Amino acid sequence: MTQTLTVRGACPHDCPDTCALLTTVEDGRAVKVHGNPAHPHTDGVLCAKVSRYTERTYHPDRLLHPMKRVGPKGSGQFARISWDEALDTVASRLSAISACDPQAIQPYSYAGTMGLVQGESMDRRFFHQLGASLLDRTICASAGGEALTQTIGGKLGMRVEFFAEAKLILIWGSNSIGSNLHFWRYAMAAKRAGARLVCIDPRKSETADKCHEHIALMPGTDAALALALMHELIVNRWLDQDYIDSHTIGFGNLCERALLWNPERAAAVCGINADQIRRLAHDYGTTQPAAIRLNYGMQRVHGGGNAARAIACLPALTGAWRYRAGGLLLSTSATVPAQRSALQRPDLLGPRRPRTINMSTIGQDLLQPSSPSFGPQIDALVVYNSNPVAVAPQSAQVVQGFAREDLFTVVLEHFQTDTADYADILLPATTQLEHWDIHLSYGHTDVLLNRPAIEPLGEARSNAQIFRDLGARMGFRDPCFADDDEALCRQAFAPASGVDFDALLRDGFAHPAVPEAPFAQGGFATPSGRCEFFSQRLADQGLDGLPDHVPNHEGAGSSSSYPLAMISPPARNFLNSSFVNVTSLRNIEGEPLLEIPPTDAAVRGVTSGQVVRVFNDRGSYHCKAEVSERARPGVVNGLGIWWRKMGLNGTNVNELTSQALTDMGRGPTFYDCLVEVQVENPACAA
Ligand SMILES: Nc1nc2c(c(=O)[nH]1)N[C@H]1C(S)=C(S)[C@@H](COP(=O)(O)OP(=O)(O)OC[C@H]3O[C@@H](n4cnc5c(=O)[nH]c(N)nc54)[C@H](O)[C@@H]3O)O[C@H]1N2
Ligand SMILES: Nc1nc2c(c(=O)[nH]1)N[C@H]1C(S)=C(S)[C@@H](COP(=O)(O)OP(=O)(O)OC[C@H]3O[C@@H](n4cnc5c(=O)[nH]c(N)nc54)[C@H](O)[C@@H]3O)O[C@H]1N2
Ligand code: SF4
Ligand SMILES: [Mo]
Repeated sequence: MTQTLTVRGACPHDCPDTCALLTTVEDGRAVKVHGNPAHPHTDGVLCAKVSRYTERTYHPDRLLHPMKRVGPKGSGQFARISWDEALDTVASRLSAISACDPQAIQPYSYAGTMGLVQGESMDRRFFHQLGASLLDRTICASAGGEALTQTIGGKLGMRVEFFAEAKLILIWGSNSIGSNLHFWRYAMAAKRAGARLVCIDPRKSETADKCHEHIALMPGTDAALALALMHELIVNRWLDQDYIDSHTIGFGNLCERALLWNPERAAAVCGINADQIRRLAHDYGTTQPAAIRLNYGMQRVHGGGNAARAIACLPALTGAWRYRAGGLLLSTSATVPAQRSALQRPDLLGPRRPRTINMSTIGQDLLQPSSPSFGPQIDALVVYNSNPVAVAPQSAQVVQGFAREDLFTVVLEHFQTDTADYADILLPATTQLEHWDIHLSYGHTDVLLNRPAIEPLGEARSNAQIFRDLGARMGFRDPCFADDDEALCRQAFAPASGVDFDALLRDGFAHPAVPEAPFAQGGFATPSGRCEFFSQRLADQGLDGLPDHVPNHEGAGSSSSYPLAMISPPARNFLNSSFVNVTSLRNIEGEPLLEIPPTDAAVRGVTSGQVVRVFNDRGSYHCKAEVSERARPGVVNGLGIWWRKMGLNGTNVNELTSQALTDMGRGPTFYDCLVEVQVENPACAA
């Protein structure tokens, strides 16, 4: 008789939705992953990617055994070894490097899993004990995160469920249908109840198709638009003066700045029509409750921090925060505090203060020799929960760094990714169906627990177990290195946080008490307790205390060789570079694609289906062209982060992106990138 079980879990992916999962297990094999209907936010619905989770988990290419490199670096040739040999090799190499200078060892991880245990617990303890270099985890959200911190005090904001009650929703820099499906469901409920939806995005995305209005501004011009909206709010007195007086700081200074930005000036910068700006300002200034779903798409440019700061000022000007369905949501990840120091144990560093390497410039940094200013050359790299060879900017340098013969690289992975190809030792990691974890969300305010549904496949071990095993090999004696994965889950939240572990064990999710309208009575988490239009902290750093438009590093029109701006937003059926190797999802995405607007295509003789070369001084990327109105004049859209080895010439869009950083938060500038496009070889046309 078949034994059937249903196991409660959480989606581990870097997605604001953090869905509650139910996995059906028959005789020890996971047969289906569903959305948990009891979790209100998930509401029984998953995206296409995770509803095929069993296809990913039981993929014939899953890494099932430790392996060592047997061919040249990057060739991807490996031979199976035992766990003992793998752990001994890694421990002895790291010990030898550490004996000279532990800072020559570099961890590299991001949000392959967002779990607090498999993403930021035993791994951090291990590197802290070692005294390895720290990693500045900037690759996604640091410019916008810093902007929120400076303006409203942290990653705090509206509760996502109340968007359903808003009367006006600005979807700003986000393709919600693709990347934030459960928010989109609330937006659709609001639309059905009569709300107006406006999408602000250079690309005519699937989300833009379904909004009442689409404002297709040039990439990197959002601050100019926000300042012109303020201009109109001020001159028309569409302001909540009482809210401004009681709960903000720097209104006078902000007015001076905003009055420099009439709609005509902003329209010229944004490449849109001044009347569109006036209309939007009128709607925003005269409709309550008005809600802004800001997402990270608009902060991946030089002025991304200033832009997020300018937008974050808007709801305090109109008093939209007074309503639970008004205000702004970029990220709510700081709403329920986890005990990160208990999990990560930075105290294990003792008095040591290792240097910090920025993950967004890993290409440059791997190529740096030892020097007094840089410190030691990076001699060892331990990569987990990330695929930097595919996702980090300026791949040519990243690849050159990973190809260094003298670099010792360890990769913990599910699959032989572009990065895994460069490993010296490749270790098989468990998936979410095989391990314990606990999750916060950056798009809602619940906490979720993930229980293992099945035994680890092959010889896979969880990240936490691998670092525990390595710690034991290296003789780490602190009792914290003995904590098992379930014990780590229990350490994630203090009893005072209101997270009830028994409820998590029973239901798989918990709703800690969270205010409905966080700033209805002010109470911002800034030093002044107010929304800081003017930031003294920024001024003290020698920066502009007020938000301003900061032009792109690579502004349109600034290069005659590379006249087109390229953005590279995520593909709906991939999650960053995850799922690219899952056949059914790859079949939906087709192949690497560049959307090019009809006018720009015509002057280059580009037609749909042709292979084009997209290039700049950093490199060349070959892909199929699609002549499409989804791309606005002057802008091309290179979709999705394909695995390089699945691309036409073994590259992806990051061949073209640069390692220049944002104005705040030291973030990457993926969407601040100029290119030219050329028909590659007419014989290849489809
Ligand atoms: N299906 C799917 N879901 C995902 C992801 C994925 O890869 N696939 N990635 C996940 C991750 S890691 C993240 S960080 C989140 C966040 O997701 P985001 O990074 O916000 O990604 P998108 O929702 O696609 O929104 C980006 C949108 O911003 C637009 N954009 C580009 N440049 C600009 C600009 O200068 N100004 C404005 N206003 N818009 C601009 C793009 O055209 C795109 O439509 O999504 C997560 N969800
Ligand atoms: N051009 C361009 N580049 C971009 C972006 C863009 O929009 N355009 N987006 C950027 C953004 S927002 C982000 S967040 C980054 C994302 O970059 P990454 O964080 O590197 O995300 P992924 O590409 O999904 O790679 C995650 C890897 O972790 C592995 N993994 C998952 N779970 C586990 C686990 O439990 N254990 C181990 N050991 N491995 C696991 C997966 O198999 C996968 O290969 O990319 C950035 N790069
Ligand atoms: S990727 Fe996002 S939408 Fe899909 S299941 Fe995970 S949390 Fe839900
Ligand atoms: Mo991200």
